[in-house]
Amino acid sequence: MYTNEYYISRCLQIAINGLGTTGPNPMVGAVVVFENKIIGEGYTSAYSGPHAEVNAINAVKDKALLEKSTLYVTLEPCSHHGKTPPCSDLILKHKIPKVVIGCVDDNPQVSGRGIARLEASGCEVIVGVLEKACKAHHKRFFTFHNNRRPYIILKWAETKDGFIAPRTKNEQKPVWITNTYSRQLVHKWRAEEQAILVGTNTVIEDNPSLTVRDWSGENPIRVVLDKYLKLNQSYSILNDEAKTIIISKKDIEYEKNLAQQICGILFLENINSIIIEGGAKTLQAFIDENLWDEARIFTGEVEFSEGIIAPILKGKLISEEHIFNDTLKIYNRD
Ligand code: AOF
Ligand code: ZN
Repeated sequence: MYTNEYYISRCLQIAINGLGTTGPNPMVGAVVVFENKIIGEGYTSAYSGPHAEVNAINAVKDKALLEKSTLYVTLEPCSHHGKTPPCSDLILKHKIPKVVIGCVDDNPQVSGRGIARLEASGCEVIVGVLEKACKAHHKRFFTFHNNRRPYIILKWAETKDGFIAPRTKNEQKPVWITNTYSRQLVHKWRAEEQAILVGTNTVIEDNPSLTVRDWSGENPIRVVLDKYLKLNQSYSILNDEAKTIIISKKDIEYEKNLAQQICGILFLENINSIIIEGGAKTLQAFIDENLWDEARIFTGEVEFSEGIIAPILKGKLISEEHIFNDTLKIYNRD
């Protein structure tokens, strides 16, 4: 006999397949179980596509079994008509008698209504199985709805002696601190988040395109802080490979609560997660205003002796790994 926890674990395991494609939707996982056997499973399709429950139910070959099955799902089934019809209605239509849920959906359009709808029709509902793990899995979605801002990942690379960039640069080519493997990993990360943000100086110095060239996947929305609207079409960031949002002094007051005001704009753009890639001043603004969730910091082998000092951050070290000669440390905000 398998436990509820066992099947919710399986839901979490398949849910991760939606990473990078579902945003701003959460990446949910669902499995249908009949007599201790998984007879269907599914995860949230790319944004505006079917939800996890729909895919799991569709995967069940013998639909007659649904009347005697349990549906397991990481997040409360929805109750509203969004891009897709309500999952709770589909569950009731197929007369699934029992639903086991990881955590409640904090989207104000749902927040308990999916559960209430199921219960009102006589479906047995169990809520809160592996709740902590499910909430952690849906961190982007929960941060967005509860804090009214995206889940914020800070990323930078610093030299062995603590510099994020050289003081001055003569050539129009980037100075690499990390190796190609680390850089490839960053492209993977970009494909996992909905947006990426940098300051104007980073654009002017490095002329990055901020796309996922080295990894398959969607390019994130590019957000640039361009206070004085200095950028023009000659910069790669304004090419048509991805959407770009420019934030200038017409949009926000640059002098105070910069990060907070940016978060306000990102919330209105429905951006549930963002990776902030520099420069030092931009990163420090988010750190100083305590508006970050995770920091991914590379330390390379090179030394600059002088240059722009890397941001200072206090957080809880979650992991440390070596990518050949680079070190990658991941921190969470305490
Ligand atoms: C579910 N299962 O797999 C997901 C859910 O516009 P829609 O119709 O796609 O609805 C989006 C909302 O539905 C989203 O904000 C969240 O509350 C919920 N996501 N719900 O039952 C799923 N991804
Ligand atoms: Zn749904």
